[in-house]
Amino acid sequence: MTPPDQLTETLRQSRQLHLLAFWDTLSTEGRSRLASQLEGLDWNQISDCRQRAAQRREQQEPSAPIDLSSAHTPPCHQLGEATDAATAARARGHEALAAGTVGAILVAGGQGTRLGFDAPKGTFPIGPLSHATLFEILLGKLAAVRRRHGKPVPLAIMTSTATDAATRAFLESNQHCGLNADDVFIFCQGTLPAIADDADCLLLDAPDHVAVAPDGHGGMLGALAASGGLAWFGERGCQTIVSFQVDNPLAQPLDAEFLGQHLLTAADFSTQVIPKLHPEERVGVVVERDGVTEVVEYSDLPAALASERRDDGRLRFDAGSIAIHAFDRRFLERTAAAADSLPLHLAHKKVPHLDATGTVIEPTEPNAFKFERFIFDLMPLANRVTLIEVDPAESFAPLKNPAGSSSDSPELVQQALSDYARRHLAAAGISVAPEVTVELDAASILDDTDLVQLADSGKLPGNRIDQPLIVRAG
Ligand code: UD2
Repeated sequence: MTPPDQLTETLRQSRQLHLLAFWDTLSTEGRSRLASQLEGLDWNQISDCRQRAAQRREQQEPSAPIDLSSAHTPPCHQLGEATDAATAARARGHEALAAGTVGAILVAGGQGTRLGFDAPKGTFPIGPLSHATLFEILLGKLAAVRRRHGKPVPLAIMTSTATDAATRAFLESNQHCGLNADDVFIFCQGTLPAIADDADCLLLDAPDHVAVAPDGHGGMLGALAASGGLAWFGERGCQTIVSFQVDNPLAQPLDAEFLGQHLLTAADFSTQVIPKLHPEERVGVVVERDGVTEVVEYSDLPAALASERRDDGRLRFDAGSIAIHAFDRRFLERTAAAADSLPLHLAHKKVPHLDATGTVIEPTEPNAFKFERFIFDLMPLANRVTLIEVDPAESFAPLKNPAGSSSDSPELVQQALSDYARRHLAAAGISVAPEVTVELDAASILDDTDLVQLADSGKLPGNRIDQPLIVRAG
């Protein structure tokens, strides 16, 4: 059997015929696997990737850093202030939750390479006492909202080819972590092929398989629309859709004031930011440049600009993005068609591949470019962007690195979760003995209202906790 004519022609035109180098050695199954992968590739997108790779190869990009000379940090609403505006925003957010018009997208397609964890990151046990997984904690928060407001928050979970099957199996066997199966929509993001750094070539990582990688969380919108997820949100009556990342168990994407500010300012796109204190913090920054609001990723911000400070001592660009966004659903519908034209970001990586003899090469140095799109690149398309500054101690404890690391490690995340619990228990009049670890059960404790009820119930003798305790309401 020869390769399909049309496929051979496509490969010839794009000068990628080497991808059929092992065709004659393949079984029937292998041939059909390779042909269907190649036929499924989007050659228009690949052409954009090849062009970007060529520019990088020719050293055009490093010499042209982003021009931020006219840029500044846009104004932010501060979350949690005792003002009438904040009270009004909270009321509006509660109203939306009670009306069931809020949906959520959990971005969970990353491979957790930095964490050194083979399974989907969402299945990592992180509860300081319960060892609840990231999925249980994050989905538990949605269950708590349903319990409080009587309406579910429909949730779409984005997986990737690397995490899809294991994520589905985990959610099935854990009863969707307390959510109704009907309220959960799982969709898989796409991939983009890696391109060699020294030649205009896609790579094979097996005789019958092209090396590909997830297309970044910016693949979310295209994949959501193509899978029917965007229409699903519409059918469910969701007007506002929040998105958040699987690696942050302190994420508060359904905070009522955040939702209310988003709605009251009639924003297309709202985002939570934290004050970036140190230039080396690995968060993108929100900037306004010539009237357009956008996120500049930390890896794209030149070191000199990252460390520039204003007269008041704050960093010039200090609106650190923690990747918790709220979108107007109509904005996502309007921009879905443009999802494939969001900018491509390049990463120079080690990509295992076959050499001409079919031997697997495991590179010790980066040898290829991988391509990703970022969801925050939708921001410049928004008519109105609202920034809400949150306290990192309340909203941001990302798990990125393995045990023992000096930042974003499991130990530090668990400490942040316990500190969060201790602070909120104290606010409700419940004290915790020094050095004692406490944890709030995400599914039963939504906010301080639940803790005040617990304090009033007399279930905790003297409203004092002396032993490690998972605090549950009800
Ligand atoms: C991300 C943000 C950074 C900051 C930081 C906060 C980007 C590009 N950068 O940096 O500005 O907000 O988070 O923690 O977003 N993911 C997918 N599919 C992919 C790639 C990633 O679902 O193809 C998910 C991944 O599962 C994770 C999230 O996106 O939940 C962030 O990915 P990351 O850990 O690679 O991003 P990071 O820490 O460099």
